[in-house]
Amino acid sequence: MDIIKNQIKEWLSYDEKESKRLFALAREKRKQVFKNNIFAYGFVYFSTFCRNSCNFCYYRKENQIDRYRKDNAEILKIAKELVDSGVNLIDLTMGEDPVYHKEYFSGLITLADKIKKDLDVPVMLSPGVVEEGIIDEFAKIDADWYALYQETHNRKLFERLRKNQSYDIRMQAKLYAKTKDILIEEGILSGVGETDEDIADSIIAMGEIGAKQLRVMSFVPQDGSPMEAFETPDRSKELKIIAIMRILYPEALIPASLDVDGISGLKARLNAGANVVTSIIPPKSGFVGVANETLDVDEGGRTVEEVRSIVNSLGLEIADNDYYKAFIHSLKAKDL
Ligand code: SAM
Ligand code: MD0
Ligand code: SF4
Repeated sequence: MDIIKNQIKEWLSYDEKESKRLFALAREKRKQVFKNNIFAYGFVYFSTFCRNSCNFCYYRKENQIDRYRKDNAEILKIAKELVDSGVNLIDLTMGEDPVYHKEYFSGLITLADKIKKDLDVPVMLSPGVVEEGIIDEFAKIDADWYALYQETHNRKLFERLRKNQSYDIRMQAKLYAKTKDILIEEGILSGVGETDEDIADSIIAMGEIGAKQLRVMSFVPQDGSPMEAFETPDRSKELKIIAIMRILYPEALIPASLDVDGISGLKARLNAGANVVTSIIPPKSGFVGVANETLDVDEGGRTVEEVRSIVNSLGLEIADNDYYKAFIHSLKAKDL
């Protein structure tokens, strides 16, 4: 393990010229597994209420902001719009909304079931930490993914970032989902006080826990949050982490999130080896992002159409739904 860890640390220290070689290798690895296919995920942030106080997040409960909770009819309408425009998956995300967490999880489960059946599209659920009984319900409707990011695998740093939350309960929830045959997504933040050693530990841990989608996002400072004065990190780190994950885990799904730098940040992330474009949001829908609430949303920059033109300009294509479904089905049966 030490050999891999030292190798990761060396890659993380690469300068611009060396990084270019790293990115080229990552693209080569992606091509061997996925040919020219890139996946597109529609993002539906259906409730911005939250019971938690993560120091990095705009939606932490103390922040005095306008919040919304959309009803199922409206969410379904947006999901259909996204599917019609060509996304391969619908990601249903919320803050840890107390209404859902205390009494209304059935609403989310009914919704996810309906989206899968009526729209014939895989779903990812991103509701935060939930109890095992709820994860059993996710399994019953055959939910495809449960996304829950640790943000870091350094426990001390976790405690600073996810204040008053348990590292172990969060980790255990996703491991339990995996035993129920639900694919899991794990993720880290770049620029929140972690060292290269921490990043190397995280990259190794993400593989070890059996996550099949692996994410890194650069931290974006949020008004009114305790970390508002933190600087957003240089993007070269995020890009190197994407490339390293691709090289070590060629079959992994690795997002290029539009939520960090909008559509203008897509090309660099795809060139570093990412193969999933996430956070696609219909314009004028009234739905928002997470790290960058409104960036490019109403200007229409976060649509499949915009994404497709960039993907195509790199000689890549947005995959068709059958290819995506077959690929995630095959992922369940193997280790990365
Ligand atoms: N509430 C659920 C949870 O925490 O798991 C799901 C939604 S949460 C907003 C999704 C992810 O957004 C977090 O796990 C974190 O990685 C990312 N995120 C939140 N605030 C961010 C910020 N300011 N910059 C970058 N990423 C951020
Ligand atoms: C994204 N804003 O893909 C979304 C979000 C939650 N599963 C995903 C962080 O960037
Ligand atoms: Fe809530 Fe998720 Fe934001 Fe934490 S990251 S404050 S749990 S929405």
